[in-house]
Amino acid sequence: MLNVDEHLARLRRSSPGQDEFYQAVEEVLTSLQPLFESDPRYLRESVIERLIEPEKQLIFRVAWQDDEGRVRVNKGYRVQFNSALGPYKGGLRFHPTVNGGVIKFLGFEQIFKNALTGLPLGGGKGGSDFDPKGHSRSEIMRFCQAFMTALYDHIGPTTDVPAGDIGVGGREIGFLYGQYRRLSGRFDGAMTGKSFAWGGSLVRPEATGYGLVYFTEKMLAERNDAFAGKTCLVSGAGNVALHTLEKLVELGARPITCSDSTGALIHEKGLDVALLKTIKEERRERLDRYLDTHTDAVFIPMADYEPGRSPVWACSGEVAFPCATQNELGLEDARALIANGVLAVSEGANMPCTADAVDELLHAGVLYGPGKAANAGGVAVSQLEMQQNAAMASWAADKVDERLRLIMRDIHQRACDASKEFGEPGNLMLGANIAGFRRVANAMIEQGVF
Ligand code: NDP
Ligand code: 2IT
Repeated sequence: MLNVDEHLARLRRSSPGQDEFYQAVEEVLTSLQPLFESDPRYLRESVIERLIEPEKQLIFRVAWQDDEGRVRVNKGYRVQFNSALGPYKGGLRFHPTVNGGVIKFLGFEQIFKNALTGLPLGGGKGGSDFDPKGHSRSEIMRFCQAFMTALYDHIGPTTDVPAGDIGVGGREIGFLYGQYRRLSGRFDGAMTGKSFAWGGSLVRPEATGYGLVYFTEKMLAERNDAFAGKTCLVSGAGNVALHTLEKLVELGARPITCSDSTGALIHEKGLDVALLKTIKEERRERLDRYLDTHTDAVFIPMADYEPGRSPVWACSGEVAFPCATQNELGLEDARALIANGVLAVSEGANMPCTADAVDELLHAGVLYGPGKAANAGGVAVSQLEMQQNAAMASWAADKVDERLRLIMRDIHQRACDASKEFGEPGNLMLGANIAGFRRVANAMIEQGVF
């Protein structure tokens, strides 16, 4: 038997104050119980003890000068969690809520997500408590250069390949990669999410959102259902949310909500996604500017609701996509969604549903797409970018999109098969955790004690 409580107690002692990390570990370990009962090798080989301790963690000072010449200091992180299946791979997050526990939860999830893709990818994550919001372009550039000055010697196309996450988009990747190139003297695939003009892959910007919708299409198909005509609820208004909205509209669904750190937007007629992309991507403005064009939409400022109780989840919709951040959908939100007849909840963000919310959804028979499966399209196309870089090639958009579709289909299939094998058909959380774990754990055992 796997004693989950014992592992968590030990983790709390050795790595104090990392609540999000404990939450991610507890979810995975609880799902693995049936696998451990059927195969005692994993216990004998102490795979869990090895998996929950990162192979290497870098924590570094990032000192940079603001436009007034004042020296500012932030904390930088790169957690190189597991490399049994390939080079460490995972994004960088720049957000004021970043701390050691957040980066470790993200890195831990990334191990299983990357394993589920079937591609040669290890797991890692990094970032900083730096907030790009409110800073000039030149301040952001100086911050990125200082961050990469500390990191460049630890990354490379076959060792560790960072990409974007919250607060790190194409602009930041450009500044980071420029500094990597300057300091290392190499032009190689040490980062993904690069601009297409200098080594990026077509469809990487869209990949997480599109992949999320492809995955959810497979979930609905299991119940002989499809997106056409479905009312959808989306949270967030960043990279993942905007491309989820775009693909939903393309498939004939009607997404009616999104949100950002200033509040929630509801447009019952169906969101104008092109306008949203202009406001959020091009102009980097607040979401309420949408009302300048669409006076029949409603904007609810963040100040008008309790933290973690987004009005998005109180709306009536058939499929819900949390695409902003961790723990943004709690138990009460899950109850509200169920009361309003939700059919499926599929995670674009990493760990957006709290553990009790997930339990509630599963008990109510709602289809649940866990983030480590549903949002794996981003990292999967990152790996296609690595392949293109290694071959000095660039593929057409159709080819990348087709590969993405197949990868999402296969991830769904792996999670479904494992859920059936362990007696809970349709429980994709169980299936994804077992299928991801098994691939990485077997590789660790085969490669000997490390
Ligand atoms: P972005 O920075 O592009 O967008 C994040 C969005 O969420 C923004 O609209 C932001 O608001 C909002 N947001 C962030 N934090 C909060 C908060 N604490 N409260 C309310 N709103 C918040 O990031 P991404 O879209 O890339 O990432 C979103 C989620 O998807 C994250 O969980 C990330 O880990 C996950 N993910 C991302 C992948 C990728 O390829 N980018 C791949 C897989 C998962 P505002 O606009 O005001 O800043
Ligand atoms: O959470 C994620 O999977 C990402 N932020 C993307 C990681 C990547 O390396 O493309």
